[in-house]
Amino acid sequence: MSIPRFILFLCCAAAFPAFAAELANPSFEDPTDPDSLIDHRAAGWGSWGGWFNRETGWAPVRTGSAIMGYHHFRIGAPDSSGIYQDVQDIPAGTRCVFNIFACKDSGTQLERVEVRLETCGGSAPFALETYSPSDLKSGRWSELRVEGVAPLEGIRVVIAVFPKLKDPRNGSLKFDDARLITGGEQAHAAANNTIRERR
Ligand SMILES: [Ca+2]
Repeated sequence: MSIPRFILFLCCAAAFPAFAAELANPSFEDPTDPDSLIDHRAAGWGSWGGWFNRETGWAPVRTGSAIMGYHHFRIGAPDSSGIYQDVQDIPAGTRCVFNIFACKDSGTQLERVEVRLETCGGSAPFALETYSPSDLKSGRWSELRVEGVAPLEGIRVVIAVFPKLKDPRNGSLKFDDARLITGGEQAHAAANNTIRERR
């Protein structure tokens, strides 16, 4: 590493220190209620809408034995479903990278998937990436990713799925292995916050 690049690295390391903020239950292995046979929620994650459930009998699974499964074939109205998690101990100004892996059934033609960064408690996203079904592999895992700079202390990571607008709806999506990187060299390679549609 040349001296100017080394100095630049030190300056960046000082400006963007790494914080030990991690997601709870990132691989969805833990249920909210281990004693329940009907509770499909994942511990540490909030949700809205329907048919976005923790599943232990679906395949493929990327890590462990559980995933989050979006039952597109069960959706009866064009409303979104999603999961989210608040991470409190992230200072304002911290660069954040959130990613998760998704896998679709062959022929799943839903509207879109959004991965978002919001402020704690929920807000308009300060960073958003939109993925269409053609961005996702059938039967294999694709990485979905969003990055941005936290405007306030604490962030919310969000995965939102928007179904096909009209029947018939078919197929499903699987999600596994969420990850949040804050500060550090990987994260501060980011550009400014983006609200991006890939379509
Ligand atoms: Ca898992």
